[in-house]
Amino acid sequence: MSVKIHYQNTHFITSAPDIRHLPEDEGIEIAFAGRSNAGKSSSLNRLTNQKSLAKTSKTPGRTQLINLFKVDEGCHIVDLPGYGFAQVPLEMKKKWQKSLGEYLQKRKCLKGLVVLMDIRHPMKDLDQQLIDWAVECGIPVQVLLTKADKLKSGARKAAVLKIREAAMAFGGDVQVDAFSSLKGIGVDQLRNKLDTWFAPAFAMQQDSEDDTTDDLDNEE
Ligand SMILES: Nc1nc2c(ncn2[C@@H]2O[C@H](COP(=O)(O)OP(=O)(O)O)[C@@H](O)[C@H]2O)c(=O)[nH]1
Ligand SMILES: [Mg+2]
Repeated sequence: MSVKIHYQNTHFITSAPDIRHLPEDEGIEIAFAGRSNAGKSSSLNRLTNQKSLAKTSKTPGRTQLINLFKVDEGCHIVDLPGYGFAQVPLEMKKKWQKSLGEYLQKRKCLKGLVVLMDIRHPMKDLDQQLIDWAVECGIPVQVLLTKADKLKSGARKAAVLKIREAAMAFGGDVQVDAFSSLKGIGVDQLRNKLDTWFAPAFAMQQDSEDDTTDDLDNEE
C-alpha cells in the first residue's frame, strides 16, 4: 500500500533531556541525527515546509534536547541533538554516545535513521559509529549529504558516488543522496523514503478497521 504523508501537518509534541524520557515505545519513529551545523534543523523545516519547526540555530551545539514531532497518527520524527561539537566536555560526549547507542539498540519503534552530513565533510567518526550501530540493529539508514548547493553539479555527483561507495562497507541498508534545504535538492526523495518507512503504521490502522468490520459481521 502506498501512502502520501502530508509533512506540513507535523507538529511539536515534547522535548526530552535524554532518550529514557521519550514517550512510550509505540507507533513508528524515524530519527534524524547529525553533527552540529550539518543542517538538520533546516532539513526538518524544509521537509515540513515550516519556517521554524526545528529552530535553526546560528550557534552550533546549542540544542541539547531530543525533540519529538508528530507527523501523522502513529508516525513520529525524533530530532536528536547534534554531536561532534568541539566545546562539549569529553565526559558529556561519552554519556551521549552511550545513550544514543542504547536508543538505537532498544527503541523498538525506531524504524529508520536519517544521518545528515555536510557534503564537504562527510563520514566523520561519529557518523560512521551511528551507521554501524543502526546496521547492527537492522535499522535502515538514509544518509543526506547536506548543503549540496555548495558544490557544482559535477563535484556534487562525484561526492555522492564516492560516499555511496564508502557506505557499501557498512553492509546494511544504507542509502546516500545529495540534499539541499536551500535549493530543495532531494526533498521529494526524502519524503518518499519516509513514506515507505512510515507506511506500516497505516497498514496497522487498516487492519484494525478491518477487524471492526469483521466484528460487526459476526454480530448479525
Ligand atoms: N548553503 C546552504 N546552507 C545551509 C543549508 N542547510 C543549512 N545551511 C546552513 O548551515 C547552518 C547550520 O544549519 P542548521 O540547520 O542550524 O544545522 P543543525 O545544527 O544541524 O541543526 C546554518 O547557517 C544554515 O543556514 C543548505 O542546504 N545550503
Ligand atoms: Mg539544529
